[in-house]
Amino acid sequence: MAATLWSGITPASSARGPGLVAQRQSASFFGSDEAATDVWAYGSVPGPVLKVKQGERLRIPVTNNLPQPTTVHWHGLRIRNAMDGVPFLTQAPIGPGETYTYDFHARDAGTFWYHPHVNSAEQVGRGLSGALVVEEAEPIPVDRDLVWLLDDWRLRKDGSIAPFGGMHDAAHAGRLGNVATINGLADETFPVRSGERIRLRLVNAANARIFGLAFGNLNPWRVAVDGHPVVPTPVGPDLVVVPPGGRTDLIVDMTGKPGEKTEIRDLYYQRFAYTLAIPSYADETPVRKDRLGPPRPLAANPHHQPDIANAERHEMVFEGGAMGGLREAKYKGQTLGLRELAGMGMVWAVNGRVIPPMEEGNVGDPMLTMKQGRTYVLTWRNESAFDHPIHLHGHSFSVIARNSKALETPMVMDTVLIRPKQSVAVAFVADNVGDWALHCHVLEHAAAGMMGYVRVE
Ligand SMILES: [Cu+2]
Repeated sequence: MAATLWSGITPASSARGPGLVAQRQSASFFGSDEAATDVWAYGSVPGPVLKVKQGERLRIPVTNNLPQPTTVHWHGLRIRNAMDGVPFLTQAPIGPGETYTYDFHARDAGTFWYHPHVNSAEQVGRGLSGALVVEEAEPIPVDRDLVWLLDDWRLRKDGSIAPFGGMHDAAHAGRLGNVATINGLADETFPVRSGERIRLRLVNAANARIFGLAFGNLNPWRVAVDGHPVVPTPVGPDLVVVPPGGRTDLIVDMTGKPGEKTEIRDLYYQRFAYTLAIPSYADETPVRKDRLGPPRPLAANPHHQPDIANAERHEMVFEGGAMGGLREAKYKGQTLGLRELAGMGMVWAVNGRVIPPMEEGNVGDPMLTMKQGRTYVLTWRNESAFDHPIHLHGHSFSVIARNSKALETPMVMDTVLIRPKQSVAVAFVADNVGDWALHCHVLEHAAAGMMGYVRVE
Protein backbone atom coordinates (compact mmCIF):
# COMPACT_ATOMS: atom_id res chain seq x y z
CA MET A 1 0.00 0.00 0.00
CA ALA A 2 2.70 2.47 0.97
CA ALA A 3 4.27 2.74 -2.45
CA THR A 4 0.94 3.35 -4.14
CA LEU A 5 -0.06 5.95 -1.61
CA TRP A 6 3.10 7.97 -1.79
CA SER A 7 2.85 8.14 -5.54
CA GLY A 8 -0.41 10.05 -5.10
CA ILE A 9 -2.22 11.05 -8.23
CA THR A 10 -0.96 10.32 -11.71
CA PRO A 11 -0.41 13.33 -13.97
CA ALA A 12 -3.19 14.75 -16.10
CA SER A 13 -1.59 13.37 -19.24
CA SER A 14 -2.87 9.89 -18.34
CA ALA A 15 -6.39 11.04 -19.18
CA ARG A 16 -5.44 11.77 -22.75
CA GLY A 17 -2.72 9.18 -23.13
CA PRO A 18 -3.07 5.74 -24.63
CA GLY A 19 -6.46 5.22 -22.98
CA LEU A 20 -7.66 2.26 -21.00
CA VAL A 21 -7.14 -1.38 -21.92
CA ALA A 22 -9.29 -3.90 -20.08
CA GLN A 23 -7.30 -7.10 -19.92
CA ARG A 24 -6.41 -10.23 -18.01
CA GLN A 25 -3.32 -9.83 -15.88
CA SER A 26 -2.04 -10.65 -12.43
CA ALA A 27 -1.95 -8.59 -9.26
CA SER A 28 -0.38 -9.02 -5.89
CA PHE A 29 -2.54 -7.85 -2.99
CA PHE A 30 0.08 -8.82 -0.44
CA GLY A 31 3.11 -7.30 -2.10
CA SER A 32 4.77 -10.58 -3.08
CA ASP A 33 4.78 -12.29 -6.45
CA GLU A 34 4.28 -15.70 -4.84
CA ALA A 35 0.72 -14.80 -3.93
CA ALA A 36 -0.19 -13.25 -7.30
CA THR A 37 -3.85 -13.42 -8.32
CA ASP A 38 -5.28 -13.52 -11.82
CA VAL A 39 -7.42 -10.43 -12.21
CA TRP A 40 -9.11 -8.36 -14.91
CA ALA A 41 -7.78 -4.83 -14.83
CA TYR A 42 -7.04 -1.60 -16.70
CA GLY A 43 -3.29 -2.15 -16.61
CA SER A 44 -3.08 -2.10 -12.81
CA VAL A 45 -5.29 -2.76 -9.78
CA PRO A 46 -6.94 -0.36 -9.46
CA GLY A 47 -6.76 1.32 -12.87
CA PRO A 48 -4.87 4.61 -13.24
CA VAL A 49 -6.21 7.67 -11.44
CA LEU A 50 -7.51 9.84 -14.26
CA LYS A 51 -7.12 13.49 -13.40
CA VAL A 52 -8.46 16.57 -15.17
CA LYS A 53 -9.38 20.11 -14.26
CA GLN A 54 -13.03 21.08 -13.98
CA GLY A 55 -14.43 21.91 -17.41
CA GLU A 56 -11.74 20.00 -19.30
CA ARG A 57 -12.49 17.42 -21.92
CA LEU A 58 -11.68 13.75 -21.53
CA ARG A 59 -11.20 11.62 -24.59
CA ILE A 60 -10.53 8.07 -23.54
CA PRO A 61 -10.28 5.18 -25.99
CA VAL A 62 -11.20 1.95 -24.20
CA THR A 63 -9.87 -1.26 -25.73
CA ASN A 64 -11.42 -4.54 -24.71
CA ASN A 65 -8.95 -7.40 -24.41
CA LEU A 66 -11.25 -9.41 -22.14
CA PRO A 67 -12.88 -12.69 -23.17
CA GLN A 68 -16.33 -11.02 -23.05
CA PRO A 69 -17.98 -7.68 -23.98
CA THR A 70 -17.55 -4.67 -21.71
CA THR A 71 -18.26 -0.92 -21.39
CA VAL A 72 -17.08 1.85 -19.08
CA HIS A 73 -19.47 3.84 -16.90
CA TRP A 74 -18.20 7.14 -15.48
CA HIS A 75 -19.83 6.99 -12.10
CA GLY A 76 -21.24 10.29 -10.86
CA LEU A 77 -20.30 12.35 -13.89
CA ARG A 78 -23.15 14.26 -15.47
CA ILE A 79 -22.37 13.70 -19.12
CA ARG A 80 -24.18 12.99 -22.38
CA ASN A 81 -26.31 9.86 -22.36
CA ALA A 82 -24.31 8.28 -25.21
CA MET A 83 -21.16 8.39 -23.04
CA ASP A 84 -22.76 6.78 -19.97
CA GLY A 85 -21.61 3.23 -20.73
CA VAL A 86 -24.78 1.23 -20.03
CA PRO A 87 -24.94 -1.70 -22.49
CA PHE A 88 -27.96 -1.79 -24.84
CA LEU A 89 -29.45 1.30 -23.12
CA THR A 90 -26.86 3.88 -24.18
CA GLN A 91 -24.41 1.97 -26.39
CA ALA A 92 -23.61 -1.41 -27.89
CA PRO A 93 -21.20 -3.36 -25.70
CA ILE A 94 -17.55 -3.15 -26.73
CA GLY A 95 -16.78 -6.62 -28.08
CA PRO A 96 -13.52 -8.48 -27.45
CA GLY A 97 -10.78 -6.88 -29.55
CA GLU A 98 -12.80 -3.69 -30.14
CA THR A 99 -12.13 -0.11 -29.07
CA TYR A 100 -14.70 2.53 -28.16
CA THR A 101 -13.77 6.14 -27.45
CA TYR A 102 -15.51 8.00 -24.66
CA ASP A 103 -15.51 11.75 -25.07
CA PHE A 104 -17.00 14.19 -22.61
CA HIS A 105 -16.43 17.27 -20.49
CA ALA A 106 -15.95 17.12 -16.75
CA ARG A 107 -18.61 19.61 -15.71
CA ASP A 108 -18.46 18.89 -11.96
CA ALA A 109 -15.35 18.96 -9.81
CA GLY A 110 -14.84 16.20 -7.26
CA THR A 111 -13.99 12.56 -6.78
CA PHE A 112 -15.56 10.12 -9.22
CA TRP A 113 -14.72 6.66 -10.55
CA TYR A 114 -15.05 4.41 -13.57
CA HIS A 115 -15.98 0.77 -13.96
CA PRO A 116 -17.64 -1.59 -16.47
CA HIS A 117 -21.44 -1.88 -16.69
CA VAL A 118 -21.53 -5.26 -18.46
CA ASN A 119 -21.68 -8.36 -16.24
CA SER A 120 -20.72 -5.87 -13.55
CA ALA A 121 -20.61 -8.22 -10.57
CA GLU A 122 -17.87 -10.27 -12.21
CA GLN A 123 -16.05 -7.54 -14.16
CA VAL A 124 -15.85 -5.08 -11.26
CA GLY A 125 -15.30 -7.97 -8.85
CA ARG A 126 -12.28 -9.17 -10.83
CA GLY A 127 -10.62 -5.77 -10.55
CA LEU A 128 -11.91 -3.39 -13.24
CA SER A 129 -12.24 -0.01 -11.55
CA GLY A 130 -10.34 3.22 -11.12
CA ALA A 131 -10.73 6.71 -9.71
CA LEU A 132 -11.38 9.86 -11.71
CA VAL A 133 -10.48 13.13 -10.04
CA VAL A 134 -11.80 16.42 -11.37
CA GLU A 135 -9.81 19.22 -9.76
CA GLU A 136 -11.48 22.38 -8.52
CA ALA A 137 -10.20 25.72 -9.80
CA GLU A 138 -9.42 26.46 -6.15
CA PRO A 139 -8.75 23.25 -4.26
CA ILE A 140 -8.27 23.16 -0.51
CA PRO A 141 -4.54 23.62 0.15
CA VAL A 142 -3.08 20.36 1.45
CA ASP A 143 0.33 18.73 1.78
CA ARG A 144 -0.83 15.57 0.00
CA ASP A 145 -3.88 14.74 -2.10
CA LEU A 146 -4.49 10.98 -2.00
CA VAL A 147 -7.03 8.61 -3.48
CA TRP A 148 -7.95 5.54 -1.46
CA LEU A 149 -9.85 3.22 -3.75
CA LEU A 150 -11.37 0.78 -1.29
CA ASP A 151 -12.23 -2.72 -2.44
CA ASP A 152 -12.63 -6.22 -1.17
CA TRP A 153 -11.93 -9.59 -2.71
CA ARG A 154 -13.19 -13.08 -2.11
CA LEU A 155 -10.05 -15.15 -2.37
CA ARG A 156 -9.59 -18.90 -2.09
CA LYS A 157 -6.71 -20.41 -0.13
CA ASP A 158 -4.55 -20.59 -3.26
CA GLY A 159 -4.98 -16.84 -3.76
CA SER A 160 -7.34 -17.13 -6.75
CA ILE A 161 -10.62 -15.24 -6.96
CA ALA A 162 -13.57 -17.39 -5.87
CA PRO A 163 -16.17 -18.09 -8.58
CA PHE A 164 -18.96 -15.58 -9.16
CA GLY A 165 -22.68 -16.16 -9.06
CA GLY A 166 -24.93 -18.09 -6.75
CA MET A 167 -28.20 -17.16 -5.17
CA HIS A 168 -26.87 -16.72 -1.65
CA ASP A 169 -24.96 -13.51 -2.40
CA ALA A 170 -27.80 -12.18 -4.54
CA ALA A 171 -30.48 -12.78 -1.91
CA HIS A 172 -28.44 -11.50 1.04
CA ALA A 173 -25.90 -8.67 1.39
CA GLY A 174 -24.14 -9.31 -1.94
CA ARG A 175 -20.65 -10.65 -2.51
CA LEU A 176 -18.65 -9.69 0.55
CA GLY A 177 -14.97 -10.50 0.26
CA ASN A 178 -12.45 -11.80 2.77
CA VAL A 179 -9.58 -9.42 1.92
CA ALA A 180 -9.94 -5.64 1.98
CA THR A 181 -7.55 -3.50 -0.04
CA ILE A 182 -6.60 0.14 -0.37
CA ASN A 183 -5.44 0.88 -3.91
CA GLY A 184 -5.10 -2.86 -4.55
CA LEU A 185 -2.92 -3.64 -1.54
CA ALA A 186 -3.85 -5.38 1.69
CA ASP A 187 -0.95 -3.86 3.65
CA GLU A 188 -2.24 -1.61 6.45
CA THR A 189 0.92 0.49 6.70
CA PHE A 190 0.30 4.15 5.94
CA PRO A 191 3.40 6.34 6.38
CA VAL A 192 2.55 9.89 7.42
CA ARG A 193 4.33 12.93 8.81
CA SER A 194 3.41 14.71 11.96
CA GLY A 195 1.57 17.94 11.25
CA GLU A 196 0.75 17.29 7.62
CA ARG A 197 -2.70 17.92 6.13
CA ILE A 198 -3.98 15.26 3.74
CA ARG A 199 -6.95 15.27 1.44
CA LEU A 200 -8.18 11.71 1.45
CA ARG A 201 -10.52 10.78 -1.38
CA LEU A 202 -12.34 7.60 -0.40
CA VAL A 203 -13.89 5.65 -3.28
CA ASN A 204 -15.81 2.44 -2.58
CA ALA A 205 -15.29 0.13 -5.56
CA ALA A 206 -16.43 -3.04 -3.77
CA ASN A 207 -19.29 -5.09 -5.18
CA ALA A 208 -21.19 -5.08 -1.92
CA ARG A 209 -19.10 -4.15 1.11
CA ILE A 210 -20.09 -0.97 2.90
CA PHE A 211 -17.13 0.68 4.58
CA GLY A 212 -17.79 2.37 7.93
CA LEU A 213 -14.49 3.88 8.97
CA ALA A 214 -13.56 4.99 12.46
CA PHE A 215 -10.73 7.53 12.44
CA GLY A 216 -10.43 7.75 16.21
CA ASN A 217 -8.86 10.94 17.46
CA LEU A 218 -7.81 12.04 13.96
CA ASN A 219 -11.32 13.53 13.72
CA PRO A 220 -11.11 14.47 10.00
CA TRP A 221 -13.25 17.06 8.24
CA ARG A 222 -15.79 15.85 5.73
CA VAL A 223 -15.61 18.27 2.78
CA ALA A 224 -17.42 16.47 -0.07
CA VAL A 225 -19.72 13.52 -0.63
CA ASP A 226 -20.04 11.88 -4.06
CA GLY A 227 -17.86 14.68 -5.40
CA HIS A 228 -20.16 17.44 -4.20
CA PRO A 229 -18.98 19.88 -1.52
CA VAL A 230 -20.53 19.93 1.93
CA VAL A 231 -19.90 22.50 4.66
CA PRO A 232 -16.66 21.21 6.23
CA THR A 233 -17.67 19.41 9.41
CA PRO A 234 -15.60 17.26 11.76
CA VAL A 235 -16.82 13.66 11.59
CA GLY A 236 -16.47 13.31 15.38
CA PRO A 237 -17.17 9.85 16.77
CA ASP A 238 -19.39 8.87 13.81
CA LEU A 239 -18.28 6.30 11.28
CA VAL A 240 -17.47 7.61 7.82
CA VAL A 241 -19.88 5.39 5.90
CA VAL A 242 -19.11 4.90 2.21
CA PRO A 243 -21.47 2.54 0.38
CA PRO A 244 -20.54 0.74 -2.85
CA GLY A 245 -20.29 3.38 -5.57
CA GLY A 246 -20.08 6.22 -3.06
CA ARG A 247 -17.21 8.62 -2.40
CA THR A 248 -16.27 10.83 0.54
CA ASP A 249 -13.54 13.47 0.60
CA LEU A 250 -11.91 14.10 3.95
CA ILE A 251 -9.33 16.57 5.16
CA VAL A 252 -7.20 14.72 7.70
CA ASP A 253 -4.74 16.58 9.92
CA MET A 254 -2.07 14.18 11.15
CA THR A 255 -1.83 15.44 14.71
CA GLY A 256 0.19 12.61 16.28
CA LYS A 257 3.82 12.87 17.31
CA PRO A 258 6.81 11.56 15.34
CA GLY A 259 7.19 7.81 15.88
CA GLU A 260 3.55 7.27 16.94
CA LYS A 261 1.03 4.98 15.29
CA THR A 262 -2.75 5.15 15.13
CA GLU A 263 -5.47 3.03 13.53
CA ILE A 264 -8.24 3.47 11.00
CA ARG A 265 -10.79 0.71 11.68
CA ASP A 266 -13.71 -0.49 9.60
CA LEU A 267 -16.56 -1.09 12.04
CA TYR A 268 -19.50 -1.27 9.65
CA TYR A 269 -20.13 -4.98 10.17
CA GLN A 270 -19.58 -5.02 13.91
CA ARG A 271 -18.93 -8.75 14.17
CA PHE A 272 -16.26 -8.46 11.48
CA ALA A 273 -14.45 -5.32 12.56
CA TYR A 274 -10.87 -5.04 11.31
CA THR A 275 -8.04 -2.54 10.97
CA LEU A 276 -7.95 -1.03 7.50
CA ALA A 277 -4.91 1.22 7.87
CA ILE A 278 -2.25 2.11 10.43
CA PRO A 279 -1.04 5.68 9.96
CA SER A 280 2.57 5.52 11.15
CA TYR A 281 4.32 8.81 11.86
CA ALA A 282 7.83 9.21 10.48
CA ASP A 283 10.57 10.02 12.95
CA GLU A 284 10.99 13.47 11.44
CA THR A 285 10.38 17.04 12.50
CA PRO A 286 6.66 17.88 12.24
CA VAL A 287 5.60 19.63 9.04
CA ARG A 288 4.06 22.37 11.20
CA LYS A 289 3.72 23.01 14.89
CA ASP A 290 0.18 24.24 15.30
CA ARG A 291 -3.00 22.50 14.33
CA LEU A 292 -4.53 24.06 11.21
CA GLY A 293 -7.95 25.67 11.34
CA PRO A 294 -11.05 24.44 9.52
CA PRO A 295 -10.61 23.98 5.76
CA ARG A 296 -12.56 26.50 3.74
CA PRO A 297 -15.60 25.15 1.87
CA LEU A 298 -15.22 24.11 -1.76
CA ALA A 299 -17.29 25.91 -4.38
CA ALA A 300 -20.56 24.16 -5.25
CA ASN A 301 -20.89 22.43 -8.61
CA PRO A 302 -23.23 24.01 -11.19
CA HIS A 303 -26.59 22.48 -10.34
CA HIS A 304 -30.10 23.55 -11.14
CA GLN A 305 -31.88 24.21 -7.85
CA PRO A 306 -34.83 21.83 -7.51
CA ASP A 307 -38.21 23.60 -7.28
CA ILE A 308 -39.53 21.33 -4.55
CA ALA A 309 -42.84 23.15 -4.05
CA ASN A 310 -43.84 22.38 -7.64
CA ALA A 311 -42.19 18.99 -7.93
CA GLU A 312 -43.80 15.89 -9.34
CA ARG A 313 -43.64 13.14 -6.73
CA HIS A 314 -43.21 9.39 -7.13
CA GLU A 315 -42.47 6.51 -4.83
CA MET A 316 -40.29 3.49 -5.50
CA VAL A 317 -40.46 0.55 -3.12
CA PHE A 318 -37.59 -1.92 -3.03
CA GLU A 319 -38.53 -5.38 -1.83
CA GLY A 320 -37.31 -8.93 -1.88
CA GLY A 321 -34.27 -10.94 -0.88
CA ALA A 322 -33.97 -13.34 2.00
CA MET A 323 -36.03 -12.58 5.12
CA GLY A 324 -37.76 -9.76 3.27
CA GLY A 325 -41.30 -11.11 3.30
CA LEU A 326 -41.80 -10.72 -0.47
CA ARG A 327 -44.11 -13.52 -1.58
CA GLU A 328 -44.56 -12.81 -5.25
CA ALA A 329 -43.74 -10.28 -7.93
CA LYS A 330 -44.30 -9.58 -11.62
CA TYR A 331 -41.60 -10.83 -13.93
CA LYS A 332 -41.87 -10.52 -17.72
CA GLY A 333 -45.64 -10.06 -17.40
CA GLN A 334 -46.25 -13.06 -15.11
CA THR A 335 -46.87 -13.08 -11.39
CA LEU A 336 -44.45 -15.56 -9.85
CA GLY A 337 -43.69 -16.73 -6.33
CA LEU A 338 -40.35 -15.91 -4.76
CA ARG A 339 -39.19 -19.53 -5.02
CA GLU A 340 -39.84 -19.61 -8.77
CA LEU A 341 -38.13 -16.26 -9.18
CA ALA A 342 -35.12 -17.45 -7.19
CA GLY A 343 -34.90 -20.42 -9.57
CA MET A 344 -34.28 -17.86 -12.33
CA GLY A 345 -31.80 -15.91 -10.24
CA MET A 346 -34.16 -12.99 -9.70
CA VAL A 347 -35.04 -12.06 -6.13
CA TRP A 348 -35.51 -8.28 -5.96
CA ALA A 349 -38.46 -6.17 -7.03
CA VAL A 350 -39.15 -2.47 -7.50
CA ASN A 351 -42.81 -1.52 -7.05
CA GLY A 352 -43.75 -5.19 -7.29
CA ARG A 353 -41.85 -5.79 -10.53
CA VAL A 354 -38.64 -7.78 -10.97
CA ILE A 355 -36.71 -5.89 -13.63
CA PRO A 356 -35.34 -8.27 -16.29
CA PRO A 357 -31.71 -7.80 -17.36
CA MET A 358 -31.40 -5.54 -20.40
CA GLU A 359 -30.53 -7.26 -23.65
CA GLU A 360 -29.93 -6.29 -27.25
CA GLY A 361 -33.11 -4.79 -28.67
CA ASN A 362 -34.96 -5.16 -25.38
CA VAL A 363 -34.27 -2.82 -22.50
CA GLY A 364 -37.81 -2.95 -21.13
CA ASP A 365 -39.91 0.08 -20.25
CA PRO A 366 -38.65 3.03 -18.23
CA MET A 367 -39.56 2.99 -14.54
CA LEU A 368 -40.53 6.62 -14.93
CA THR A 369 -40.62 9.15 -17.76
CA MET A 370 -39.69 12.69 -16.78
CA LYS A 371 -39.98 16.04 -18.53
CA GLN A 372 -36.76 17.92 -19.13
CA GLY A 373 -36.41 20.88 -16.76
CA ARG A 374 -39.02 19.71 -14.28
CA THR A 375 -38.26 18.95 -10.61
CA TYR A 376 -38.93 15.45 -9.33
CA VAL A 377 -39.06 14.19 -5.78
CA LEU A 378 -38.58 10.44 -5.58
CA THR A 379 -39.19 8.62 -2.34
CA TRP A 380 -37.21 5.40 -2.19
CA ARG A 381 -38.41 2.93 0.43
CA ASN A 382 -36.38 -0.11 1.40
CA GLU A 383 -38.85 -2.77 2.55
CA SER A 384 -36.22 -5.49 2.64
CA ALA A 385 -33.86 -6.83 5.31
CA PHE A 386 -30.68 -5.62 3.57
CA ASP A 387 -28.89 -2.36 2.78
CA HIS A 388 -29.32 -0.90 -0.69
CA PRO A 389 -27.13 1.91 -2.06
CA ILE A 390 -29.32 3.36 -4.82
CA HIS A 391 -27.52 5.04 -7.71
CA LEU A 392 -29.00 7.30 -10.39
CA HIS A 393 -27.01 7.92 -13.57
CA GLY A 394 -26.63 11.24 -15.35
CA HIS A 395 -27.88 13.40 -12.47
CA SER A 396 -27.04 14.30 -8.93
CA PHE A 397 -29.86 14.56 -6.45
CA SER A 398 -30.41 16.33 -3.15
CA VAL A 399 -31.32 14.02 -0.29
CA ILE A 400 -34.06 16.11 1.31
CA ALA A 401 -35.59 13.68 3.83
CA ARG A 402 -34.87 10.44 5.64
CA ASN A 403 -37.69 8.37 7.07
CA SER A 404 -40.13 11.18 6.18
CA LYS A 405 -38.14 13.65 8.28
CA ALA A 406 -36.88 16.66 6.32
CA LEU A 407 -33.13 17.24 6.49
CA GLU A 408 -32.01 20.69 7.59
CA THR A 409 -29.14 20.57 5.13
CA PRO A 410 -29.94 18.59 1.99
CA MET A 411 -26.89 16.74 0.69
CA VAL A 412 -26.10 16.38 -3.01
CA MET A 413 -25.25 12.79 -3.94
CA ASP A 414 -25.53 10.22 -6.70
CA THR A 415 -25.52 7.06 -4.58
CA VAL A 416 -27.52 6.98 -1.37
CA LEU A 417 -27.48 4.18 1.18
CA ILE A 418 -30.92 3.11 2.36
CA ARG A 419 -30.91 0.94 5.45
CA PRO A 420 -33.50 -1.84 5.96
CA LYS A 421 -37.03 -0.55 6.56
CA GLN A 422 -35.89 3.03 5.95
CA SER A 423 -36.68 5.57 3.27
CA VAL A 424 -35.08 8.58 1.66
CA ALA A 425 -36.60 11.34 -0.45
CA VAL A 426 -34.42 12.82 -3.17
CA ALA A 427 -35.08 15.92 -5.28
CA PHE A 428 -33.52 16.87 -8.58
CA VAL A 429 -34.17 18.72 -11.80
CA ALA A 430 -34.44 16.25 -14.69
CA ASP A 431 -32.06 18.29 -16.82
CA ASN A 432 -30.14 15.65 -18.74
CA VAL A 433 -32.04 14.12 -21.65
CA GLY A 434 -31.73 10.39 -22.15
CA ASP A 435 -32.29 6.97 -20.61
CA TRP A 436 -30.54 6.78 -17.25
CA ALA A 437 -29.93 3.64 -15.28
CA LEU A 438 -31.31 3.61 -11.74
CA HIS A 439 -30.12 0.68 -9.69
CA CYS A 440 -28.82 -0.76 -6.49
CA HIS A 441 -25.02 -0.61 -6.41
CA VAL A 442 -24.74 -3.92 -4.62
CA LEU A 443 -23.89 -5.45 -7.97
CA GLU A 444 -25.40 -8.85 -7.15
CA HIS A 445 -28.69 -7.11 -6.29
CA ALA A 446 -28.64 -5.11 -9.52
CA ALA A 447 -28.26 -8.32 -11.53
CA ALA A 448 -31.10 -10.00 -9.64
CA GLY A 449 -33.90 -7.54 -10.41
CA MET A 450 -32.76 -4.17 -9.04
CA MET A 451 -31.62 -2.40 -12.18
CA GLY A 452 -33.95 -0.36 -14.31
CA TYR A 453 -33.86 3.07 -15.91
CA VAL A 454 -35.68 6.37 -16.00
CA ARG A 455 -36.19 8.50 -19.09
CA VAL A 456 -35.79 12.26 -19.41
CA GLU A 457 -37.35 13.67 -22.59
CU1 LIG B 1 -29.36 -3.72 -3.10
